[in-house]
Amino acid sequence: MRSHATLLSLLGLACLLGQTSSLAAQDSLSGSRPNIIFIFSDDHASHAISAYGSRVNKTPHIDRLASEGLLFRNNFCGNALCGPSRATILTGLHSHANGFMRNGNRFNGDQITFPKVLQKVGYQTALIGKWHLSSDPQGFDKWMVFPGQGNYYNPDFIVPDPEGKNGRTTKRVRIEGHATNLTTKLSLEWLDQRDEDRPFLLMCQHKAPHRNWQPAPEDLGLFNDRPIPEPETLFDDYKGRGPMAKAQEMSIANHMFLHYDLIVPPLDPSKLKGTDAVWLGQRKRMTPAQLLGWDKAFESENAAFLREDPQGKERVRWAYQRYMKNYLRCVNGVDRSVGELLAWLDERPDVKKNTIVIYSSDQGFYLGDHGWYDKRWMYEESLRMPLVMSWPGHLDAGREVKQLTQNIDFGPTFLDLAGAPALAAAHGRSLVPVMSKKTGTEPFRDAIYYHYYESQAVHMVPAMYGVRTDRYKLVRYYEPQWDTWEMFDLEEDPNEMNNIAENKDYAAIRSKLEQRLVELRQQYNDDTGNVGGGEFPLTSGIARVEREGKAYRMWSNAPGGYMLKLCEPKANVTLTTSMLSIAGKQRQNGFIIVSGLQGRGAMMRCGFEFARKRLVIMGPRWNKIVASDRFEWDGKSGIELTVNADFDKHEIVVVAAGRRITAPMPAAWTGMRQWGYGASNAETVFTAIKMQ
Ligand code: SGN
Ligand code: CA
Repeated sequence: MRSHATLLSLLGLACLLGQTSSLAAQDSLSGSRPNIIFIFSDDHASHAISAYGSRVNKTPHIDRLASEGLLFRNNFCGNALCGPSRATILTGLHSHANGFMRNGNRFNGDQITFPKVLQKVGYQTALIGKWHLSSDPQGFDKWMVFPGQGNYYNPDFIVPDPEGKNGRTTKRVRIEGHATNLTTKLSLEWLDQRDEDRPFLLMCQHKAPHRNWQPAPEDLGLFNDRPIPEPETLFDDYKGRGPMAKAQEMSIANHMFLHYDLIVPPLDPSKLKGTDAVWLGQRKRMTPAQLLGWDKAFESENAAFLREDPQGKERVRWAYQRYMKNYLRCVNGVDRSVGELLAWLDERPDVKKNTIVIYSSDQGFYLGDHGWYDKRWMYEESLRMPLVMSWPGHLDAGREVKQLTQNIDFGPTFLDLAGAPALAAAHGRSLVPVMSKKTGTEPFRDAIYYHYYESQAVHMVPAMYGVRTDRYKLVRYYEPQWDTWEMFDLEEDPNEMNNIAENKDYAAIRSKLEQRLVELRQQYNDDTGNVGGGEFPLTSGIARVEREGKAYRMWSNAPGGYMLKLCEPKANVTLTTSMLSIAGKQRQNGFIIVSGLQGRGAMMRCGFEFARKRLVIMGPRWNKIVASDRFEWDGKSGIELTVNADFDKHEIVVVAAGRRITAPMPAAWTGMRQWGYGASNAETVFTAIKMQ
């Protein structure tokens, strides 16, 4: 065992981390240095776990964890999306503070994370499976992760490759099998070869049950004998809420791909396009035997569907069954993984008595609730994260934890258990007090904070922040095009069907919640989400805008963030701005955007990428570069940018630093209808655009 010597050598680290958890001395759980097996899945909603009262499936192994340990009834994420939840777990910080606000960001792996600290205090650390944070994992003795979302069948893993050629430090290996089974198997293999004299952290992170729900061969036959009960809100008409819920693109009725999501075989595969064609690529990964088993499992059901061709509500019901059965089959594989890891411990009582096992998932999911799949919203189904943990002898068996807990608490908890220095800046707190047999029922926190950023992206869920207490929830959709509040009384209206934000009877409660929301934003130092002011009524992917005299400082957290105005049609305009360079922000970029309003997302983005010293025109497809030119830039001075958009000639001309590039505009654009600023994952200062 490592001891004080190691801890002393951590002096440098300790300065960064602050003092050891103040709870360390108070509870025998603190500093007990257990092994930690963290089993984590992707998109597994608590209402698909029988211990949480699922109406749709059984999860005997997760249930066993709950009956031998603690089930957290009110555990929530702070941003219901994969990458953000993972970054929060690692750092104990809400998204704005760890910098990973939306999928597509790149995690700054140099920041302090709980695995790094555990490693420093003598833990062996391993990460197997889904990662989805773009940068390479740090703080793990062993890691094997899926690239991006990963594949279900015969997935590739990225692994370190110290001898890589051409400066490469990683390589990909493809392993035959199903992602869930492989993640379990590789985890068990690592456990078997670990150093038995040191405590360990294993993060066993499944891809399942993420879209597009491809169960393992052994789970394909499940649920064939019975329909899955429908949720009460499958045919929600969104009447009781603001306009946002109606505008989403995540409904079972309208936004599922027949082949990709519902895996109905195409009549002519060569005609498949876009997302549906991805399914063909996934099939190509399968071995002939896997493919045969797969097709056989769905054969008769597919034939019946094609024959009967259900329409309207019947079609939605059919899609719900198909989606849910595959989702729940994937869940079954994850539950089996929990069982296999528990069985490994059962066979090793000496290890088991020093091991805490935790099950969780990155956010919740809509299981047809409100007519949806996917997550993102602050409504209960996606806000809730399952959290179940057991450590026989140390934690109560079968106790429900009712306090409001959050993913910001995970890292602080693990470090507290390990007796390691706490993450000084963490927003979360160790859960040890609520886990403890002695203090378990004491108050923990009165409200949780939420902030979702990935607006106008896949599924079209607007940015929002909000607060949830044990009974109420207040949400602000802050982008100027929505600028709406929702409030729910979860006791009276558990399905969140009636927005009471404007209901006078609740005015006093609302004002208290608003106050609490302001306080939480201050407490966590979240100044993102201030994009209003009304000057640019359409924003997307913008985290913050500030007026600096006549200039705008804009923080974009998306590849393609923008703030736009509508205008009367103009046939020929010249727009000029200066983009000021910001010291230390070499990755800065900035664009003038013009659009003739031909459907969502069609815009021309004209501007400058400082890092590449490159002038570009992109569009009308949002990230398609149609013209570019390089030029010298001293790395300091601002760049003056002039864009001429001629809607008669359907041509756009961009001039900067003596360079000139041109590109065509869509023929359907007869005049400029929208204009404004854009940037991609950058902080940029622009002078006010002059228009002629
Ligand atoms: C993919 C999915 C989306 C999902 C996001 C985020 N489409 O884009 O449905 O919302 O991931 O999921 S898919 O066609 O690739 O399956 S997350 O869990 O990674 O945040
Ligand atoms: Ca997820």
